[in-house]
Amino acid sequence: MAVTQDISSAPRQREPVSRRRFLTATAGVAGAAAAGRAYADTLADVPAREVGELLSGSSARSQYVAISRIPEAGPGMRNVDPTDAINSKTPLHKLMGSVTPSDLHYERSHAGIPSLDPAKHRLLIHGMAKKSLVLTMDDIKAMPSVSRIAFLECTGNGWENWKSADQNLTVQNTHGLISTHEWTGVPLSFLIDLIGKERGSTWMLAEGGDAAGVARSIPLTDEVMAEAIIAYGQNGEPLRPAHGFPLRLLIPGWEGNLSIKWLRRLKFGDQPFMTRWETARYTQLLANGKARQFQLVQEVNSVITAPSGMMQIKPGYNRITGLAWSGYGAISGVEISTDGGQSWKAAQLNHPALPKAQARFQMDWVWDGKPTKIVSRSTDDKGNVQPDRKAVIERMGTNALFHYNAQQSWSIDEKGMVRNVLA
Ligand SMILES: Nc1nc2c(c(=O)[nH]1)N[C@H]1C(S)=C(S)[C@@H](COP(=O)(O)O)O[C@H]1N2
Ligand SMILES: [Mo]
Repeated sequence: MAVTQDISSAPRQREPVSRRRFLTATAGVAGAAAAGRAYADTLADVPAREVGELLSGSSARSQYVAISRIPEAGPGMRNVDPTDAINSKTPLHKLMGSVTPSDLHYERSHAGIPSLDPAKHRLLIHGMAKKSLVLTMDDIKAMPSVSRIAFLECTGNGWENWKSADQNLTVQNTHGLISTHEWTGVPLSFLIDLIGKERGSTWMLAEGGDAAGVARSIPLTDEVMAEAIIAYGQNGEPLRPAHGFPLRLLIPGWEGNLSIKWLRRLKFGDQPFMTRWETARYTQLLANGKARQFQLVQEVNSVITAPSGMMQIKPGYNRITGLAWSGYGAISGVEISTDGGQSWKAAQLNHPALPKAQARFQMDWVWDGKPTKIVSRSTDDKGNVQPDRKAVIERMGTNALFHYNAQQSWSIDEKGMVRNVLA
């Protein structure tokens, strides 16, 4: 039983995992074995070795592991006919570490998943530039590539809790529209140099090849110029069809909808193109009745994934763990409150906490069996602190739908049932 003193490799973040506390708090096998008490001298009770399955072309999950996404039709619309689903959420409470397996990556598709033949796919690049180009996938794959780990988050993540909290929601329901992957592709800046973009061009239109024709205008900030990727790889393999095969845009840290899937066109201009996706769709109705456009960065956020909604815990030792992320940079710290926000303690952050990627945090906790609420609050390296719900509502009102990054509270009743609550 290996209980490490400090799971992180970076010594600067030493919020120790207390070995003594773990051992004294856990009654049972781990405690007894580690304390040297004779518990079992043999493996007699363990099933005997058996002849294994044949080797195969790809490996599946264990039959003992039940883990899947859940398709939903929108805020408050669960358990619907699959034909009505608009997104499919990641099971955050069943994931480990900070990277999402590709098949569990959340999905948000406005008009289904087109089946695109890479041999026929083309990327047109044109507009305010010295020349236009039509590239094949072979052209693109022959270019210098980069790989980086980054989260992708639907700007609707959290929308379940804007107005009220359904106490039967799991963290998959409330926060399952985010995933983290290693992405591989060509830097946008490389393509921009190829076509000789005019200096006066400050915006780029990106258009998808799906039936919905999702298209968005992206301001060519220094950050976008340095970080945007025209991606064809995800977690070491070609993108899967649901996530944009054969080509998608990736703008790390910004609204997921800007990361256009099935990418077929980039157009350069000197102003936003005002597609319906930035007039009718991705706007925020503010309290004063005006709508805000182009709220692009995914704000600093975090959520406790265990214990979380619909789990049941027992009094005594419990490990709190969760994920934190910020579209502005790297997570620099996460605090946890186990008394509904009255007092806070620094959680341990697993390193490295990469910029614009999810970071795993954890903390020891001994639950005294009394009803309480647990909450997490993250801070990024740009100094942004995750707001509480009151601050979010004060700033945005309750008409908005996107960018809900309020601290998530889970209430725990005397039976140990964990429930989704507003604060
Ligand atoms: N062409 C196209 N691009 C798209 C979409 C789409 O429906 N069509 N959905 C967008 C939205 S709203 C999000 S959140 C992300 C989701 O990417 P994923 O399904 O790979 O998670 O892709 C974006 N890019
Ligand atoms: Mo989205």
